[in-house]
Amino acid sequence: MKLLKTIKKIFEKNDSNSIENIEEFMLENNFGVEFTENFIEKIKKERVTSENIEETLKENIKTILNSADPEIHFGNSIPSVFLFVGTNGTGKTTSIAKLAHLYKNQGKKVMLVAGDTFRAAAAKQLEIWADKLNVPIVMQKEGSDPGAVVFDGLNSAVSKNIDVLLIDSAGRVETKKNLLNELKKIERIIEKRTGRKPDETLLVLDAYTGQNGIAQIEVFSSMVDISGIILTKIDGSSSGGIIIPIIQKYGIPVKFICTGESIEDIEQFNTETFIKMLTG
Ligand SMILES: Nc1nc2c(ncn2[C@@H]2O[C@H](COP(=O)(O)OP(=O)(O)O)[C@@H](O)[C@H]2O)c(=O)[nH]1
Ligand SMILES: [Mg+2]
Repeated sequence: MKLLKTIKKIFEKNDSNSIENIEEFMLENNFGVEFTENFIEKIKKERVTSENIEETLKENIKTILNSADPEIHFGNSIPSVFLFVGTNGTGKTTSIAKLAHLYKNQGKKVMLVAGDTFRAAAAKQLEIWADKLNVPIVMQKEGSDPGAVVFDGLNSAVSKNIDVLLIDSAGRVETKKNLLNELKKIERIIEKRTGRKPDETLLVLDAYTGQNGIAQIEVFSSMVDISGIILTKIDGSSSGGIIIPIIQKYGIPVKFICTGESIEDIEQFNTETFIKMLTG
């Protein structure tokens, strides 16, 4: 990503447009208005030099990142239930497969629930992953009630002593009202069966979408209590700058980042590692 190096380079040019160019670059890379304006003020007022600009920026970013707790919450009784929400195409199903792989390798018993019953292809895709990873999956036919699938999944998980139950959900934000009712019902069923809300409700966001990701936080927060974010596709050309306004504005921790399409491309969020990624 090399974002911080680029900012330093722009600063070193030291022409009449440098500060404006830094501002533009930071906004383009989704650092968010609040963070960008504060930093620009700092450059103008304090003795920021080409020697310390990168360090100053890093420190400012660290303060924001450290203000949210990225710890993953497992339940105090099994199964721990993780509900995945997010717009179609952001990487929900893939992230579930990645986490199933990760937790299975840690010796946990994992089960998947195909809660996106709207499209047959969605359940099929999850089923393919379940087969590949050799983990059980609970699914029903296309068009069935997602609440019923989740109910089945919970019962099956309890009877099989599953440690972690990963629940996929539909992402058709176009029919917001239906999705809202669906997610609320899923939450209710989980609470009834386990005595608690989902241990994690993870919103999956695609880093490529930039500011649209922020809009998705607004939409999904109005439906469910988001406990954390999985930021996908921060490989290739996309920058991870979007993490800053997510944490600064919404106080929602980023819990995992995904850096590619293969099963191992997921890691738990860590401030130091992330700063290194931004530095390049
Ligand atoms: N490059 C890249 N592609 C990803 C990542 N995560 C998911 N994808 C791809 O994004 C597409 C949509 O993913 P999918 O899991 O089906 O999204 P869903 O509709 O939210 O369930 C697929 O082609 C995935 O392989 C990632 O971290 N990096
Ligand atoms: Mg999916």
